[in-house]
Amino acid sequence: MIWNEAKECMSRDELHHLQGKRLVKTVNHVYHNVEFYRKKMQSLGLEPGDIQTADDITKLPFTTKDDLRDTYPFGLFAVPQSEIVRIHASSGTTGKATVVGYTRHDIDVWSECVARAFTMAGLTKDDIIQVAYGYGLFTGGLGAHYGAENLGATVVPMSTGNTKKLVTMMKDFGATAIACTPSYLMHIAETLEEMGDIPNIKLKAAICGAEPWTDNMRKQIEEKLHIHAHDIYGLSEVMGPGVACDCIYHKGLHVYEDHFLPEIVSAETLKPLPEGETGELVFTTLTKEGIPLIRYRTKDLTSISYGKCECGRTLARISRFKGRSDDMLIIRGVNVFPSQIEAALLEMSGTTPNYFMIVDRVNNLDTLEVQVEVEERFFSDEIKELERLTKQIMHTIQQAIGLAVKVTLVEPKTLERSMGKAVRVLDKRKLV
Ligand code: DLL
Repeated sequence: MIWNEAKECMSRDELHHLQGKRLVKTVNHVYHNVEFYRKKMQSLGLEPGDIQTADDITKLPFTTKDDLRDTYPFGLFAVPQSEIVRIHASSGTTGKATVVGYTRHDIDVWSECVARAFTMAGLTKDDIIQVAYGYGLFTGGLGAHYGAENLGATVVPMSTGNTKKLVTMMKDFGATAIACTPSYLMHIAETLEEMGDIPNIKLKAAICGAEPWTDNMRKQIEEKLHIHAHDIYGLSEVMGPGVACDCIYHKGLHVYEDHFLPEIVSAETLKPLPEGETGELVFTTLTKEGIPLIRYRTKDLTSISYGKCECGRTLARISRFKGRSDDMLIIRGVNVFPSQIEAALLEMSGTTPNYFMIVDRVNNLDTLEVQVEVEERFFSDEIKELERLTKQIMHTIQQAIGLAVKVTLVEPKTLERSMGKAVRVLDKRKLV
């Protein structure tokens, strides 16, 4: 039985009705308790009564990360501080942290969403789940932890930091699932290989997210570790991990639409886009009390489909993320996403998804160097073989992104490994 069939398989009409009811409640809540929203709505001549159904969503104003920063730390909270039982924050690389607060009810909803995501990945109370997202202000560790507990599974709160210890415990405890970033899981897989321990583990599933990864990377992880790997999405502003997750059919990530109302809009015009078109993902929270958000612009680029999935769920699906609009590099006028490089490398043999991009400007011209880790054997073979592979990689990347690149091959395990969100780009143009 699907763990939460009643919520995940209701008809689209029932869901639409539920979303409308919850939207009305949320709009009233923010209008009466958050000055920022009251003023914004008043400036548009809107009153809570103007919002009657989920279709009225487009009347409402957008919220951005800057709005959270401008009201730092607690300006968008909709309940007294005494009702807040937890704070999380994302530091970001620039500017002030964005701070979010949860009521007890918010924590309950969050842990239920994550438990539903784990269920989608086939996990039950009988599983032993190692949580290897960072614990702390980042939502990954505690979010996954509470979800696993809600499911009734046995949680091993590893956090990040000591990969050998993680691998030893994975083996000794008979862990059946792991939750961590996909790049960290690749590093864990390398460590398991080095220790000769892949045959000694009982892992059957991984729940990976917090950064973009390609479907080919998923398949590579699955083959290497003989597991199923699932994509889990979320962001701290909206809740944390567990806003969406993919089921065993891997045909997009199911959004928990009973709690979050998704829209896809054009990043330029902010107008809603039709089903199937790629644009910016926008969320309105439908049940959050602590910091409800109206039409929050995630900057994440994806498309949505409302067709019923083979798994039986009626929840809308968003496609695997290409990246964030602010991760996109513009090199010599061409838009490039790091995930395009990863996809190109994974189509070839002899390469690994470990790469690093260096963007620079020389004599007013943008340059792109891609450092790629390749298998050991290329360094012991004849130099000609290395040259051939360099040319082949150069050609494949060039085809994928439409730009000439310099490719530098490096030996295995040369590039820095990440235990959290991987850093894949150094844009030297920003340093001058
Ligand atoms: O990364 C929450 C999370 C933790 C999600 C653990 C999944 C697993 P933030 O630090 O606020 O929260 O970063 C949110 O990370 O807007 C996306 O750009 C990116 N992101 C998260 N999950 C995915 C994913 C957490 N599955 C930002 N695929 C989001 C692609 C993802 N990008």
